[in-house]
Amino acid sequence: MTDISSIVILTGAGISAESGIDTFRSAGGLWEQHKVEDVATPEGFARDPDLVLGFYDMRREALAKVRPNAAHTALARLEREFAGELLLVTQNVDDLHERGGSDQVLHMHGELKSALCLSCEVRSRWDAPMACRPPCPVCQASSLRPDVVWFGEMPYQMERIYAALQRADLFVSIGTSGAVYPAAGFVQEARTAGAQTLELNLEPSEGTAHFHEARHGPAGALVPQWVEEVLSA
Ligand code: BV8
Repeated sequence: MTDISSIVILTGAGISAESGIDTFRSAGGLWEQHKVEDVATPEGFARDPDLVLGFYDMRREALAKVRPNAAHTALARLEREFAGELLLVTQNVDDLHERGGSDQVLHMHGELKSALCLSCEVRSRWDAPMACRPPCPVCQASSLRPDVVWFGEMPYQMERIYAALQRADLFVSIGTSGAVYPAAGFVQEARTAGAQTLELNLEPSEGTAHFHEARHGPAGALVPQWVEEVLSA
């Protein structure tokens, strides 16, 4: 492996699958149980806030029942031991990267454990249900929404992500179908800027052709092995 001094990692629902969190597009996954436009769009929230708040309450409550897996803890080891620059970007709204030991996690699609107040626009750490319309911790208005990025909304920290992709020597995509943009376009951004690109996924993603290398299997096996390779290079 040539000298790697800057790595960008993108993770998706597949890295949390072995922890027992449903992915979106697998059989019986989240989007089969619910229509995207009903639960993951601003229009769906405006149409039926109780349905949407209940959908996210269910997913937030489920976090207490799951644990990080070997892929999460391997990325935390990489953060501790890799001497170069590392940016971990996740599409996931769960907190398993943090509970697996990663300190620096960029949640480009927001977090289940964050609440956004539609009145004062302040974000607060949040771990309770929202369907009962609790007061905002800051302004007391009963106008909290999940602090997650719905379809049609702008993902967070895009400037920072694109700047890191331009500098990266290596871009690694873990556990994502490559179905959702702009995240699905990161591999092309990185490759065009000169990075090596690696896909670690259970099966070929929609963007697999854009990667220099692809390894297919469960993240719980592939990620610790890859981290060991990088740290012993
Ligand atoms: C936006 C948060 C405007 C909420 C989510 C072209 C350009 C730009 C935008 C678009 C475009 N074309 C269309 C769009 C619009 C849209 C889009 O991409 N639509 C798709 C359906 C075509 N994008 C948007 O609306 C985005 N916003 O475009 O704003 C803009 C953009 C840029 C600049 C200016 C303006 C916002 C999208 C975010 C939506 N929010 N989630 C929530 O969680 O409820 S999306 C949700 O699905 C996830 O966050 C994730 O991002 C996405 C994809 O899910 P994955 O993580 O990949 O999961 P999936 O189930 O699909 O796949 C799992 C993979 O894991 C599989 O491949 C499987 O094989 C693998 N796997 C399974 N088990 C394992 C495993 N791998 C390893 N080990 C295992 N054990």
